[in-house]
Amino acid sequence: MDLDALVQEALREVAEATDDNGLTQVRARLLGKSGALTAELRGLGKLAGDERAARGQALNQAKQAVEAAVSERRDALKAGAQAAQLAGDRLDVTLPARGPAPGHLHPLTLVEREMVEIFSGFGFEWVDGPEVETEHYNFETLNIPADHPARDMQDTFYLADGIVLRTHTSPVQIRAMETREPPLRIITTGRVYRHDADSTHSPMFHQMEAFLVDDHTTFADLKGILFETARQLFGRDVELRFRRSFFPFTEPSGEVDIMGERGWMEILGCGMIHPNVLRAAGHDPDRWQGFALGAGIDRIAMLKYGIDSIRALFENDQRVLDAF
Ligand code: 2NM
Repeated sequence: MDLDALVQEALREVAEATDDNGLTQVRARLLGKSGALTAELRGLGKLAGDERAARGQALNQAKQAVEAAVSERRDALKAGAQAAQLAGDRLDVTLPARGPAPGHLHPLTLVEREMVEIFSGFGFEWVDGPEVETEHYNFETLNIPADHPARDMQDTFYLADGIVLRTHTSPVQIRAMETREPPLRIITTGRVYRHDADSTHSPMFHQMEAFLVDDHTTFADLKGILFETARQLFGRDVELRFRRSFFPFTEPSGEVDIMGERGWMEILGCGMIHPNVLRAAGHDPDRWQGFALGAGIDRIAMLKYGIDSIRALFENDQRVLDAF
């Protein structure tokens, strides 16, 4: 057989191989168990001494040439594949790092803090008080008589005889009014509870209330504070409407509406503190007058952030909260 031609053919195939598989096939055809060179090497034993030495040397050189070519080509293919992968996987290390996803305050906390901030600008001090109240502080001191519908089991959660979950934050105001001497400027915020549940009512919601007691306090003082509060909350251009209303603890009473996407929306209630309330707190209504106002924090948060269901505020769905 023509050894040179066999080797030349094998080297050409090695050079043309594009992957490991191709190389293995070329090698097997020559050097495998039934390869052409393997067969020649096996046949050496049948040759006579001189001829065997010369043929053996030639066969070994051929074998080494093919092995070396295969190994070299294999290394080259491997290096090529690695280079291609590196080129494809190239990282731009100059890109800015992905920052941490910082947390943020709940919309109710944002509105609560904003309210407290606005009123601290008017000189009001924030106070806190119990959520479990006596009927005395929740109703009697606020001029809400025993036969008033607000006392009905339908509206109020009774925990025991004479003990309720507060239905408004006003009892906190009364506790502050009782223990301090005017002039007073107090704001409170917190959870309140009413037997009520639909898309705009939750059995637990949040209120803010503020009151001022001083001498020579008038309805004009109240209006100034109300309108300034609404403008700070919703912007200087907000359209406001003042409406007559009724509460047992204020006289006269009013409500403030703002023009929203769906027309006029009530944002707060207010009035001049009823003489009976001042008297029950130990202050002479002939000497001291005051105004008070209250607003639903949930309602304002819904208005400000365009939330349709009050439940979205309490479900703590991260996807919803992240929208604020
Ligand atoms: C409102 C509306 C009107 C109010 C009254 C008092 C208190 F305790 F000083 F008498 N605090 N808050 C009040 C008055 C609350 O909420 C709609």
